[in-house]
Amino acid sequence: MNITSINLFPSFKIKNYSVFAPKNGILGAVILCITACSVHKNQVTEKQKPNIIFIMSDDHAYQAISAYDNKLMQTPNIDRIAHEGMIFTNASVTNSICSPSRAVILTGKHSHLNGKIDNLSKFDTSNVTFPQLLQKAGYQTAMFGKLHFGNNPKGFDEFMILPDQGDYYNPEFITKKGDTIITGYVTDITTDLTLNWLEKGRDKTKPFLLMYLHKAPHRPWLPKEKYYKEFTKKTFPLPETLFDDYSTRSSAAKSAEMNILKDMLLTYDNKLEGSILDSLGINERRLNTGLNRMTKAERQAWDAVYGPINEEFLKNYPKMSPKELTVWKYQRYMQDYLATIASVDENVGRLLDYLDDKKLSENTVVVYTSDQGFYLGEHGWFDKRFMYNESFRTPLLIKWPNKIAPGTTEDEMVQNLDFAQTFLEIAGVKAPNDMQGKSLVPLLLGKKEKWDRDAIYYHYYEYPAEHAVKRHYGIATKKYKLIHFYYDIDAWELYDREKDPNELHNVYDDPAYKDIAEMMKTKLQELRVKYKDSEILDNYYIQLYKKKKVTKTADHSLISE
Ligand code: SGN
Ligand code: CA
Repeated sequence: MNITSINLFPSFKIKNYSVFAPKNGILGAVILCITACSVHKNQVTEKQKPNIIFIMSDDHAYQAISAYDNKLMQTPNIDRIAHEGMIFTNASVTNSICSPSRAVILTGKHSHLNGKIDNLSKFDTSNVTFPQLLQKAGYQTAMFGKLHFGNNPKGFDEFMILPDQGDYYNPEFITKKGDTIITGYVTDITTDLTLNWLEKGRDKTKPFLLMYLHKAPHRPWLPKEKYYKEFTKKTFPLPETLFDDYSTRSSAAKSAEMNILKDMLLTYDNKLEGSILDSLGINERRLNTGLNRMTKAERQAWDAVYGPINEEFLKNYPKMSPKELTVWKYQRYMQDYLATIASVDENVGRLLDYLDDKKLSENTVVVYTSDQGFYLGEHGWFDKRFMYNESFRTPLLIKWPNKIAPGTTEDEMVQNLDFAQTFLEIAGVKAPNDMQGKSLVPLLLGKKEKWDRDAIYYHYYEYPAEHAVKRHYGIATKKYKLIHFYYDIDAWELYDREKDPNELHNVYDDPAYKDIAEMMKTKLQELRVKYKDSEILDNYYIQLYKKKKVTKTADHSLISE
């Protein structure tokens, strides 16, 4: 890629917010006037259609949002959305992996119909997406941050997106005017771009759709100095299932390569470095993709904190038991993962404050979610992909002043599949008939009687691939979950979600659950028909995948042709 560093916003200084802090009198007066006029204009448009801000982070587990669970960290700003609006305790994804989740969100269609079944293929831009429809209906549209589609988004007046997974430090951005490197930390920069567009980029006479999409807390979890200094001092409670031996489940759980002890890399993930690693027999890939983007000063600050932690570890490593090593890796994982979320939370606060200050909050729907959940040591794992709770569920918080009653908890089963129709209904735009979700508006307005969903469908495809999670599809009701693993395995699992919330006991072969297993199988087949999925499509995608010649490279990433 040909990178040029271009000046996108000549008057906008990312670091010191010159645009918000006019120093000289005349300039200040002009800016104040512009601001006052635009506030006035906003008040006019606010009466018309609501603005929509869709905040999504990447791999943010609900276990790491204090509105859900405060045992790991505090996220006061994200929690504000729940306090002022609604928290969903049973929100899930249809396919727990990044770009497929994004494709489902934009199209309102399951992966098997929008075609983006895995992270490896490009998104088919002939799909109709809800931002295109909102744009046609007069919305200003913008996207900042991580998309991960392999191509640029359609239906956006403005976008600045990260190439592929993006980087934490001094990241590149793809823009309409070319590619550029922006100095700083990705979470702060994504917010700066967002605030700058809100302040200076949009047409203030129109309602807007803003997609504000964080890279964090995606692997390899490189926090900002302020937060790694704080979080590397912390110790976190161990999850109940950290030492799960997968004994009652099919071989899919055991053969997955996302175990903290066996598959989390001491180097890349836990940030160990130096020649001493060779002498200790640690031959894992070295952390370079992230650290080599740091400035000299950033790198020195990093080494000053991580150096002593690593020295201490390397002294103890030779005598550590597997259990001790698991716990050490878990703690280091949590320190870095959660520290990247602290930056997200701080920046969500900046955005919410901006909306309040500019009197935009009242007519703006703010959604906070993640592209999927994540394992924070549960079942001994990191990563996602499985239909088990921690990666199947995703955080979902929505505020919409004067519409959603503040502090509401909603336990209905909703999915990322529902966003497109929800946003279209909020904007008063008719959704295309082939969208497959359900608008959440009745739930947001407290009209639960209008909600009749009793089961949801899930389908994961990316296998064989990194983390080795087998292909599977399944159905969940509030009480049970049935999963079918296929491809090079044919295994069924059934969980009693009420009696076994940790999903440790597969009761598929338990005679006491025979009728329930049959009932769930019938329902699963009905959902496959309803959503137009089938064995023919499963085989079609397997053949397509084989043609892609997916291979693992030496540096652990995947290449497809
Ligand atoms: C990268 C990560 C994986 C992760 C995938 C998908 N490996 O390949 O751990 O599962 O992304 O994540 S890394 O070595 O490159 O960090 S997703 O959120 O984009 O689906
Ligand atoms: Ca993700």
